[in-house]
Amino acid sequence: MSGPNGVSVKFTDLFINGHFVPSVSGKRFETIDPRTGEVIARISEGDKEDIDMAVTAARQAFDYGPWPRLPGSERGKIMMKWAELIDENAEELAALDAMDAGKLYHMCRNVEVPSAANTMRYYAGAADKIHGEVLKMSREFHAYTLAEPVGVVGHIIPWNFPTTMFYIKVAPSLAAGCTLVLKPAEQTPLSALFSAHLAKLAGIPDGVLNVVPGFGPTAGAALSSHIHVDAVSFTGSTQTGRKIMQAAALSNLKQVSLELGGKSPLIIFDDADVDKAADLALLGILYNKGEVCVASSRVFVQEGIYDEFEKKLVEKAKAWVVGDPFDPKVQQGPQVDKEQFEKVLSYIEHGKREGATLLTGGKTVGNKGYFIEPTIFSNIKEDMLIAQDEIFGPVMALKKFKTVEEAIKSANNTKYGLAAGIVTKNLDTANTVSRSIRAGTIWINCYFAFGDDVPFGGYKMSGFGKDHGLEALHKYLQVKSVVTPLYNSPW
Ligand code: TXE
Repeated sequence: MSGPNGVSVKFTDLFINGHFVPSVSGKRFETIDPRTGEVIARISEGDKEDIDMAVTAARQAFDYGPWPRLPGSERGKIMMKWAELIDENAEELAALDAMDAGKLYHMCRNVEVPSAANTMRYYAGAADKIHGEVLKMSREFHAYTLAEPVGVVGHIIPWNFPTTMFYIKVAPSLAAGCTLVLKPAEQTPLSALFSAHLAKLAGIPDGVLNVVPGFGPTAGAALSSHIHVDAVSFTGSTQTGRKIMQAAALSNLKQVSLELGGKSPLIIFDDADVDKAADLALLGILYNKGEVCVASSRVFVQEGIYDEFEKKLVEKAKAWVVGDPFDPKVQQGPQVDKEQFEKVLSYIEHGKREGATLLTGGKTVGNKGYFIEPTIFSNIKEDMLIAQDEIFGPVMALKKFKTVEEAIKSANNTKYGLAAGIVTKNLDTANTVSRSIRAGTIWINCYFAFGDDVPFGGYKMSGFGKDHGLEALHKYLQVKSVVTPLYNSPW
């Protein structure tokens, strides 16, 4: 099947127990190109029965198969091979995400896909460094701990970073020795299915990795409530996160980790370089068309530079290029689908009705597809919906502040706590603010700086549990304590 731009879609079926298979129901759903609203491909629609088959395969592979029993170095070797295959197939993976999600092709090709390969390498290298501790306990007893894989993991991922999300979830769980079932978002199943094909080529044994596209209330709910799934790792909305936790509680109390929404503040102080700060603020909200959980959707600027900053920001936003994400000159593609497009537009209307000042943007671009202008509101009141809700689009709420204390208070005035940015040359200010904001990541004089070894996850209603780093590896391990008498054992 050949999609727009000549990108071919090779895999449209579910990947269960090492094979591509149609769904039990035979149903298919359409995945749409957000540039045009046209159908790219028809994908097998997984439901409860398919999830059940995939979980059974993963359970068998965990309980009886080689994967959890292999020496870590052997798992690592296969994962390294997979990383090579990601690099070799970078153009195809990037094109699938650009077409399916409206992401910038060149960012996928040059940044996100190579980073996914490196994520795989990072955890491949960690696979043979998993160990417990020897504990002193007492004179009579000797104790040690084992770090064992948690079992069958269910991964439920969103559509904004299909390849990145796939690998930050899959790689640490595989390194730990787990087996898994992954449900990609219904908007973006293509790169996940292609990655399943790469897993097979790399030598991941059958049953260890299963990919079941489908919808949330059916396939997703079946996975999070499955009695034979030991842990579920989710990235998505706070609303769905609640449902997943509830499903876990009501089924088998499976372990849950949630990476949810955000309304991240970027605080710019008077001593900042105004031009650079305006670039950073714009990138913070417009990267990936604002469909980023850590988007700097609230920007607080100190009064001394506010007017100059606002002027520069608006000039730069007006020059921002919106269009076809395959065009290298374009900086922003379409929103992922009609639903998100309409959601963003309705927040823009809300902002106008609430009395915020629309400095620039607010309209759609072109007459097909889901393109929205970079949009900036000022004169924000903190209780406005556009200052509180995660819009997940190219919409910034801009506000002036006077003192450090006021900035901290405003930054923390949200139910979310995923990330925050600070721009200042003053070390005292940077230290004070970074310790006072309740969020899982603080960027000082930078934004979107992620690393494989840097744990990432939320505070407050942005969730709990980390992706990235060894913290993510430990999420897929459980600790067993082994105790034995040292002397005069009766046995
Ligand atoms: O998210 P959902 P949606 C936020 C963002 C966005 C909003 C809605 O604000 O506008 O969420 O997006 C699966 N049981 N984020 O509706 O529903 C679903 O199929 C199990 C922030 O797309 O959370 C998909 O695979 N699974 C976020 C995944 O959950 C269910 C990224 C995410 O979809 C389910 C995406 C259910 N009952 C959206 N219902 C971030 N943190 O980056 C849905 N799903």
